[in-house]
Amino acid sequence: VNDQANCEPDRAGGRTSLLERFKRAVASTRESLSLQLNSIFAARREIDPESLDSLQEALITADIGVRASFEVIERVRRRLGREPGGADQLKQMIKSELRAILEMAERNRRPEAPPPPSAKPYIIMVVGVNGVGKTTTVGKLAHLIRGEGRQVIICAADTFRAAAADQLAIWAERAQVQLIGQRPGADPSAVLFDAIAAARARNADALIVDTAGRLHTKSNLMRELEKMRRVASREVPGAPHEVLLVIDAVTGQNGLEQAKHFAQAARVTGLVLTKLDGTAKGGIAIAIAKELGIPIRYIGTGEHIEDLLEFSAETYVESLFD
Ligand SMILES: Nc1nc2c(ncn2[C@@H]2O[C@H](COP(=O)(O)OP(=O)(O)O)[C@@H](O)[C@H]2O)c(=O)[nH]1
Ligand SMILES: [Mg+2]
Repeated sequence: VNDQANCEPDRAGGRTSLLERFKRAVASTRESLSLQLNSIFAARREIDPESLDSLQEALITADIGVRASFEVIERVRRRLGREPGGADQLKQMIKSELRAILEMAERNRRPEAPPPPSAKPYIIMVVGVNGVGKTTTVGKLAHLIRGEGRQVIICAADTFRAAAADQLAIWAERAQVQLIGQRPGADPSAVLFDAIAAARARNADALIVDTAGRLHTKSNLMRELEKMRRVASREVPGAPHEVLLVIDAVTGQNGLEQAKHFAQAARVTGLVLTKLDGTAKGGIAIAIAKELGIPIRYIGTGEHIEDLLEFSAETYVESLFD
């Protein structure tokens, strides 16, 4: 995705930069962090061990996570011993340590070799528990990829809930892409098989698959996802090329625990962090990177079709502290 695609027209007729869009998404997190940082530094001129402890608390309040916050503060403590400085240096150090955590997860990303022509369509499965924003993300992602000039088809493989396909049909219309579905209760793998055939017939570049978040039992759900994987890989070499796990930022540390189980069972290659706009605990991306070690690929920043941004560690960290 190029930078242009990540910008949106603003009211003045210009384009809002990616940083501005990230900043808007984490506005309440940034405000709360900066209030806390200001009060820590207003109280003292020099950075002492006590101010570092308060700082760690501030990071935990933003949902950066206990482990990640501890690690960041310990590294900063050591660095300050070697290169003492004021509040500004400290802020820079924190930023670089936070980036380092995100970049560590980024290293687990699959190399993005251009798929051979035989690997068409590029298949993206979107998974996660109920209500996290899977269907919404499928619609936004279809719009994003289509905006790059590629042809997209979406697949309604959440056949468990009758309303799921209707909801996806609305998104297909908004994104102006074709939807392949079947009657409620159909075998999701059969729907996927149909969708792959349709994508082939139309020479589509990408196929995005919406899946169920809940079945009668969790082992049923995992077995079903596994079956879909098999169908995809049998039909298209290397597929599914991406399995995106959607995590709701508002659920914070609880959602993270859930995601851990999911990530292991569903062989997830990347994460989508939704509803960042709805929380003052927007530091959760750091906790997720630390705990799961899986790269964050996109963030959801609202309910509109444009509200999906490709994740950038640098821009994200900048937007938290700017
Ligand atoms: N504010 C906000 N709401 C979102 C975002 N993504 C999804 N939602 C909302 O979350 C709710 C559940 O979304 P849905 O896509 O149906 O979740 P699913 O059950 O995982 O498919 C809907 O009301 C969406 O509008 C986001 O990034 N920001
Ligand atoms: Mg859904």
